[in-house]
Amino acid sequence: MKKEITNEILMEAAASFATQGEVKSCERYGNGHINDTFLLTCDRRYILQRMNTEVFQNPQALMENIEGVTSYLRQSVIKNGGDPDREALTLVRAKDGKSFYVDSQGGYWRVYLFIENATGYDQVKNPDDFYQSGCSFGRFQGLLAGYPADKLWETIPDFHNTPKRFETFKKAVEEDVCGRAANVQEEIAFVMDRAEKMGTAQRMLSQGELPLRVTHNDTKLNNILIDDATGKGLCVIDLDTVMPGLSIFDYGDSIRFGANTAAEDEPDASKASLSLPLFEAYTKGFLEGCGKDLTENEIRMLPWGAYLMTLECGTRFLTDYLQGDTYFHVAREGHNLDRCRTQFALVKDMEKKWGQMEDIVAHCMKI
Ligand code: ADP
Ligand code: GN1
Ligand code: MG
Repeated sequence: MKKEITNEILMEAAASFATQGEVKSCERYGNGHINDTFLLTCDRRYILQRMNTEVFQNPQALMENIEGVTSYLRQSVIKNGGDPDREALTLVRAKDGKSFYVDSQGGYWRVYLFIENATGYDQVKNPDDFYQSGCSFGRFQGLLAGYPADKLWETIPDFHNTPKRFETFKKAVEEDVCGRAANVQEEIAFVMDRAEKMGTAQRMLSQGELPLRVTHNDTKLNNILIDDATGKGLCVIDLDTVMPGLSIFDYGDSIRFGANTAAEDEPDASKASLSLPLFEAYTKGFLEGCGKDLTENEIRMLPWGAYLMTLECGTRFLTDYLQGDTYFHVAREGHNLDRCRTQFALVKDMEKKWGQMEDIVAHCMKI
């Protein structure tokens, strides 16, 4: 069980890093589902995070990855003449020189410089922002191609192994620890009906038809900061899941979150659908960012990336609902079930719009 964060622990953690000046305030920040994130104000602002060690069971390995990836990205930004403190995450060391601090209850903490005058959006407000995020995640994909995969720990094994996610789901249905399965028969059947499809990308990977690359693996819109002044994608954040994966999943997870006409946790799932203009905007940006580096199979399979990420994520939300909401942060009863329903509504709509999705990808590839 995750330990509660008392004010004493928060202050202990905040005071343990080599920040500039005294701690003035520290409050919860952002809408991430995994880590505990705080805005820490001293003479300048910082992001203070307690890492979720139930999700990331080897926090030292996680931080080795983050140190390696952030310094690699920093060098790339410098090489391209950019501002490394705004276009890459910058770790602030603990007073003992380590990149993390372990509190007196065993919690793992880290600090980043806060990137000012930039926003991580929870919903697309303007199609150009989404196009910009496609360009940035596409370029990020291209950049990571130069990062040595053998230097990366797998922070969550089988993270996007959809058939394994399906097996975990089936076990959760059988065990039904909270007695919730009876209420969600329709959602359970929805997953069961698509069991065969869930293995599509994994099969292609194991047959060498899709390459394993270094990928971000969690490319939702609020994991990129958009510059308030220029409206351009500024910095890709939330690097905890950078590890070998499929490019179509980086593309697909962005579509899942950003091209949905409803918020991920909209209680009225009938509002969820695939916005084709947003699908097109992102596809254009992503392909501009890294299209030249992708294989023909990867490009052809982009709609599958979107479909499988949505189906997988909905299945994960349903699994967590069945298991008693232990993985994703929840703010209300039925929160994970609402999230699951918006994902499944989006899956259904993608099934209807499949031909249009394929046409848009083909069209964006030509221009
Ligand atoms: P989680 O894994 O829980 O999603 P994130 O690392 O994505 O945690 O952080 C949560 C939120 O905090 C982000 O969506 C973003 O709004 C904000 N955030 C994280 N890092 C920074 C940063 N360096 N500068 C400004 N905002 C940040
Ligand atoms: C989590 O950490 P965050 O909130 O950016 C999750 C993703 C899900 C997403 C659904 C490590 O992302 O895999 O797609 O929620 N991250 C992890 O919103 O499990
Ligand atoms: Mg995040």
